[in-house]
Amino acid sequence: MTATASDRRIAHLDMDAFYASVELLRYPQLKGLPVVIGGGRRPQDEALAAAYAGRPGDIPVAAFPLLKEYAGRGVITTATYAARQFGVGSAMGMMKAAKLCPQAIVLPVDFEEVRKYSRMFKNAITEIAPVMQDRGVDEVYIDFTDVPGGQREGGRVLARLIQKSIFEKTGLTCSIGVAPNRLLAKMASEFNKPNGISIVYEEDLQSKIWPLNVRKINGIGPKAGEKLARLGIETIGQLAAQDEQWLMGHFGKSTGAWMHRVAWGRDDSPVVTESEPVSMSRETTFDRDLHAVRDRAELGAIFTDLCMRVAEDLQRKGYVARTIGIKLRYDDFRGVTRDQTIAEPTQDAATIRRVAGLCLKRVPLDRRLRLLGVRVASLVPVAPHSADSMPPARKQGATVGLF
Ligand code: TTP
Ligand code: MG
Ligand code: MG
Repeated sequence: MTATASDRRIAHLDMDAFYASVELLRYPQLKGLPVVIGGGRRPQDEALAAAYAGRPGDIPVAAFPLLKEYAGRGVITTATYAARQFGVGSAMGMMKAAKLCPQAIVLPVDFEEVRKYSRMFKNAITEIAPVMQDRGVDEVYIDFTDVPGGQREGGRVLARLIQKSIFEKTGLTCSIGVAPNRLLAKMASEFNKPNGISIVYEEDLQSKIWPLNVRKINGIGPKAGEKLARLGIETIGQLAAQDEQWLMGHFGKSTGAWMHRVAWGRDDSPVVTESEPVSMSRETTFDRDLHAVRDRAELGAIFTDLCMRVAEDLQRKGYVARTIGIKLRYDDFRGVTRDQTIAEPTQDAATIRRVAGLCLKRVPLDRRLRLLGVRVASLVPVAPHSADSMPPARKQGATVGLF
């Protein structure tokens, strides 16, 4: 962490038409053609593979099974982008798909091959950006914040580098969204599929996020989506316009509050990785901009809470930190960070709070604040506490006793 403004930049990376693209590596003669993956492995698949054993690339295109000949009742797992132009896609019944695109080639999924490529593309990422969280076979979150160059052009430079490395190592393409948090990054990764990059800043909320359907929010499923539609809410912007209390009334306290938060683009969940972290941070975007003097008590409580959560993260994951810092963003979206290195590395909430407090004294506090964050870096591993032995945050807060 440096004294210059360094924004949290989180990427979501998702492979393009993953299962189908893996098959196209084996059968490059099918590139550009409509191909769907679905159903189990059938006798004719086995026969074809056996006839061209060891040289799958030699199978003539005309020899592949077509959707119109498909008799089963299965559903499609995924489709190449060429097939999607006909309206064919994931979860569609084979029969319906056959009507839309009879000439599409049907292939079974090869899970072993899929898992192999999944490992390969993830390894390519962690060689470049170590803080990566697995989100399934074809997607991950990556924390760009502390990766050298991760801030350039909002993350576009690093995203391009990762795309290039994955392609060189696997022959596969992916799409990447980079945003201030996981919530927005997940949506952004779909904006320019396939083989695309999309950069979203906090100030793009209104133009890029609010027009989207509420179902684009990771966590709003078909049921919640339908209920919102019945209430007349289709877009994320319409959701953001609702009163939080009203949402709580309809969806319960925690879901309602969550809906309100995500509609406003707020999400401070960390990218959790199995590998060694570079830093840990917690940040909060306020419901309304706060003033350091007039809202001192509220700000102080939030600040202390962030420090406790960072301390908990350190304790749970088994690290002590030598560098402690803060980040804030003013109401005009300008950001600043300050940090300080201490002699004795710590995972203690009160120590973090004290040093972070000193950092806060070094920044101008004449403007209202929109966001406050606490970050620790220069981490040194120690034995982690077991999760069960962690005191609850509130209880621990009572012993911090600051403000
Ligand atoms: P997705 O990332 O949702 O889709 P995709 O990679 O095929 O296409 P896109 O370019 O739009 O990302 O899913 C990844 C893989 O998971 C997909 O290739 C097949 C599998 N899958 C299923 O098995 N069932 C499903 O319903 C979906 C959506 C995907
Ligand atoms: Mg995908
Ligand atoms: Mg996916």
